[in-house]
Amino acid sequence: MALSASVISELADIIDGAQRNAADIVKLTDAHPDMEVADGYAVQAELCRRWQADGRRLTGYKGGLTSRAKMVQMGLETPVFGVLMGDTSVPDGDVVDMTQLIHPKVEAEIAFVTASELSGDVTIDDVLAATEFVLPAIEVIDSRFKDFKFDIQSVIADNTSAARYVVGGSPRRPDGLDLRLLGVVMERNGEVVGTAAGAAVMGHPAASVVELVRWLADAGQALPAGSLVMTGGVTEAVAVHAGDHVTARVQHLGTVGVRFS
Ligand code: OOG
Ligand code: MG
Repeated sequence: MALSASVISELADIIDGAQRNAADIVKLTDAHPDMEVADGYAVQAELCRRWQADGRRLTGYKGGLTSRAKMVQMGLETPVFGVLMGDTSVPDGDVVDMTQLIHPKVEAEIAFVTASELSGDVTIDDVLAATEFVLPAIEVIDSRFKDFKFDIQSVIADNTSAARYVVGGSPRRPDGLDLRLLGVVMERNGEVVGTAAGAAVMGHPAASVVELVRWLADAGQALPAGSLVMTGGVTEAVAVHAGDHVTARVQHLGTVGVRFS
């Protein structure tokens, strides 16, 4: 790490303010060019600690930049990890208030809910054995950085652009499903805006969970039973505006939707 605890705390203040006020900011490395990836995760951890101290509940984790399409779109090559807070969950079919967000985009994702704890060096088979069910998800991302432009350190500090998440459809046990082959179709206002298969995420969506568990292990943590894991957008993220509705259809897992007002 390159930054002191007091600078980490200052950067957490800046991100928190931008999130609360839905006001964009410049990327953190502009003022701190020596900032490292570990500093980004330290800012994120400080934010998560504060949110939990405020009574907000950690419901799970997310992987980001896990598909080629997302990496190319954002010009970054490294997967990133962030936290999911319960109060950012939106019920399937419900409405997101655009005034609370800066410049939201949506992503179609395959989500996991775990039945048992996962820790350390796990395999895809370990993840599947520990999975209660898989289900379709939409992540609403909203970078706090101007024009949705950032570097890896800044986006990690910004909790990997997490803003809202929607899960729904028909949750299923992964037994008997080849998650690599699940077709995914994302629609905005009835028009297809993205298509992919599960394998778009690291060759297998469970590989994103494997990487997440490794990341947690590096921080001396495990993935608790009952966690929700968003494995990352399978296609490019798509911008949304007030009045839009978005649907993600995942083969065998049903449909999840959200509207914007
Ligand atoms: C970073 C978060 C990416 C995903 O699913 O790839 C992400 C960003 O693109 O703003 O959540
Ligand atoms: Mg995402």
